[in-house]
Amino acid sequence: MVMRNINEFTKNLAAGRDDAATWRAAEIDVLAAELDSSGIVVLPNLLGAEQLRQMQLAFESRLRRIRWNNFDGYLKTECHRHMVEDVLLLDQGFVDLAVHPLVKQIVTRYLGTDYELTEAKGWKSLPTRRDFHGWHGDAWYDQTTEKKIHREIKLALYLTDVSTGAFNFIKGSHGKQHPRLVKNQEVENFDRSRLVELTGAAGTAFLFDTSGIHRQGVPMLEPRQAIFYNYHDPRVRLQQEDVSYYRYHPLLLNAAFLGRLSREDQRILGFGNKTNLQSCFERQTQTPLAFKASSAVFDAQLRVRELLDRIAARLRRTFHS
Ligand SMILES: O=C(O)CCC(=O)C(=O)O
Repeated sequence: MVMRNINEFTKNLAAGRDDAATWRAAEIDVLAAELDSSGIVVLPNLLGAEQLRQMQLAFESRLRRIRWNNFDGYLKTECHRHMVEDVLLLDQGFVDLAVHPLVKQIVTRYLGTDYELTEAKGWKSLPTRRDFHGWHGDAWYDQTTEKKIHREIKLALYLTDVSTGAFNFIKGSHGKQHPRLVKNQEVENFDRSRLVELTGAAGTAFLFDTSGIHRQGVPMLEPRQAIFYNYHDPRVRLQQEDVSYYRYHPLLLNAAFLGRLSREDQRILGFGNKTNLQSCFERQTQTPLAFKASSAVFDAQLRVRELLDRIAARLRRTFHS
């Protein structure tokens, strides 16, 4: 299957730049139009080098070990990805990106003014030749009651250079059907020119309509780190599995990073909105055996350490008296 690099879309934009103010207004028009017609658009550079570096460092710090007890780390529920939840907690850059003026303007044109950022996470994808994350549109709203194809936008940002296992998207496939899993044979029927393989350097950012058919590309030959932010109207009724998992919980935020927010930013980050809050939420899944076993071993370790401390204290008292 021949893929095309979407960076071609924005080369022409950059080439036409003269007066900064005019360029910004014109740029937003072009980018918004591209998102509208293709369902995906690559954004011009949004981050400074230092901002990106801090975000990379903060993200890396969560990738060193699996999250456990008093260790922050990644979550693992499948073989080939290490998930980093709630990235807005990690560094100022993640918050600034979420409410970046260019992102807000384009997303507002696409979704209107009732959207919020409803999820902010990322992952490290591990090298594999397996197509474990195949073609799909992102199902999120309750399709048993919602007849409308609701709009949702994801903002993606690569934190590492990506030359394989890039994000794949079929241009113009958005808004055509309720989001679902899509078979490879269905994708073979699309004109090759519509297939986009979004390779790019660390810092590459793009917006896409999540009802469009997309996937993580295969093969993934080197590890890839990326974050994905999810914007939709929080009043739309969610599908049951996301309610049960509490996927769209109110954003977890770090007070240190909230100093410069406008009222619009506060709305986008969901300040004071309890629509999808579930008080006293407890995930209804069985605790894995490995978790129970490691907790038991750790508990035994703590008891042994406590016993050794007591023996050492008694010995000290005996020899010093
Ligand atoms: O990791 C990728 O490239 C694909 C992301 C994706 O499928 C999604 O966010 O729904």
